[in-house]
Amino acid sequence: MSKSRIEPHGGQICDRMVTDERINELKQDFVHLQSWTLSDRQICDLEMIMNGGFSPLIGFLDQEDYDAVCTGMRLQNNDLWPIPITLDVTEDFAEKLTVGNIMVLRDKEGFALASLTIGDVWKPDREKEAELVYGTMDESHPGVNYLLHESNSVYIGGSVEGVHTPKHYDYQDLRHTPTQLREEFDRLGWTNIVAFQTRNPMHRAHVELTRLASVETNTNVLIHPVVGVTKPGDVNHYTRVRCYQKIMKKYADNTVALSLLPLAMRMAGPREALWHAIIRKNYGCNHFIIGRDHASPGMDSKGNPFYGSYDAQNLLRQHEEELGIKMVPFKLMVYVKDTGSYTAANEVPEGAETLTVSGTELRELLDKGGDVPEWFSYPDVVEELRKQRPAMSKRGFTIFFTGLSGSGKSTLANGLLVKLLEDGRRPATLLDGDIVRTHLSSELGFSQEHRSLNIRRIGFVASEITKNGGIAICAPIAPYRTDRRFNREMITPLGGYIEIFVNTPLDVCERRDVKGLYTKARQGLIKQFTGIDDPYEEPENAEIVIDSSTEDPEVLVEQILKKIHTMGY
Ligand code: PPS
Repeated sequence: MSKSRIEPHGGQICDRMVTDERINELKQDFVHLQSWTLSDRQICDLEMIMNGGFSPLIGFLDQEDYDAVCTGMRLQNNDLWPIPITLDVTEDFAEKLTVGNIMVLRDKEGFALASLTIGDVWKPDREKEAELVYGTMDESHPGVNYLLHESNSVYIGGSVEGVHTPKHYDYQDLRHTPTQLREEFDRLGWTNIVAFQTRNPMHRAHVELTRLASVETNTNVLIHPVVGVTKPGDVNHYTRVRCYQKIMKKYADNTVALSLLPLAMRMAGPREALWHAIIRKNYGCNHFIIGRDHASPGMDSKGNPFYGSYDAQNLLRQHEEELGIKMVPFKLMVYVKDTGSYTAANEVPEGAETLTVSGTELRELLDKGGDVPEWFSYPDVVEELRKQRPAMSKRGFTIFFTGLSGSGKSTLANGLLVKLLEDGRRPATLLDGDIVRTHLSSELGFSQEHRSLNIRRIGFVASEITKNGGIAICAPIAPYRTDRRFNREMITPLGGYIEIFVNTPLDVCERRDVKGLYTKARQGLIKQFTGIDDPYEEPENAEIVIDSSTEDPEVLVEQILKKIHTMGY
């Protein structure tokens, strides 16, 4: 390995893959050991631990390192490390564990990926973690939402021994471990490398800014997109990688490389920026481009940004000397109409007309099937984006009714189904609450856990229908916000998602009492009945809100159809 190359964080790459001999030894024990099935995020974290991308970590943090990282962004040995890498498990599972024992980490197919020597088992204060790491408890932050609603309540710390890297069947020749990428840089004869982090498709402005960064710092460019877990709603990585492959052809030969990073992002803004820089250092890059709002999750629930636009740059600047990686502040590039070229926004001649297209404007153009200007992007990149985001008139979508029992969901859903079938442009399927409970969820009751499972199953089926260009109409009670949000985030990138809150007052639903269930619930014959002795969390961001006590169903169905039409579907 080249001596002049930047050292990994902590001094060496902590590759955790073990020898074949050790693998055979471990595998003999695996059948008797406790096994944990990893979530998508945990698989990404494990891969980054095993391949050395998270050097100097050798496993999941124990409690003392976790506390030190949360409060001071450092491990106990004083190495900078801003994001807690933890293995969260359920309480039931944790009860079966003994510190000092080995457990197995498996993927969803049951394939053993690694062993973990249990060093610590503890119950973290996840609200405090949210406050310390993300600087907020606002649940519209995807990292906070994950922490408070998706993660499990017990953490396990311990060192990892890698048995198999997670299997990727896609883009294998674009995936590298830090060691492989360093070797590739040696082969290319590159010493100074500037990394560009992205979770979005790239357009002309990105090419211009990376070219500029490379010229200004006398470096070669590594396009290093995240293909693990990104922000919910992002363009899927298959589409993005096809775009990046097209983009690579826009650079001069032997100036740029592309490698895919299996990272699970947290959208933690400044802390995340520092983390990204450390990871790039491990991959052999000595420069890192940071723009405004790096790894920012957008606006909070009150419409204010979670982090200041330059917080990420400022935090990295404070630590770049210690890390030895140079920050290249990303300049906002704008297109100057008169010169027909891109320029950094702060260098535009006075009075010159400039043009930009925001992410939202681009999505709107694609939604309408409109032309994307060539000064903004390349036709072959736009073609890829159109495949993934066809005009709305051609896209599948989900209509998700939610509301109390007796609120009128089924009546409206049936009415809508008939109208959409009459129209005939797309196949349409109704996933009504009662029907789903007969077929898909027949074994489930009405505890929060079972309702959640039920709603997410409906979401899964709806996502498949939507992805394949159909219309899924769902009509369960869906009383919990987190499940509705889960479905929205799963389905939105695949097509459209329209939530309809049937806000019929409880007393009207109770008076209707079509199935006699309210009477039984009041008499205590049915327990956990929504609205009586079980919660219904009202939607806050439904696309449509209706009250079936004020109008005839026919009129309401017409209103819904009109709204769907004006939304562009
Ligand atoms: S949930 O919460 O979304 O999983 O519920 P869902 O699958 O829509 O099922 C609701 C229907 O089941 C009947 N039912 C109950 N509802 C609420 N709470 C309790 N405890 C309960 N027990 C039975 C009820 O008929 C619901 O149908 P709708 O069509 O909503 O009236």
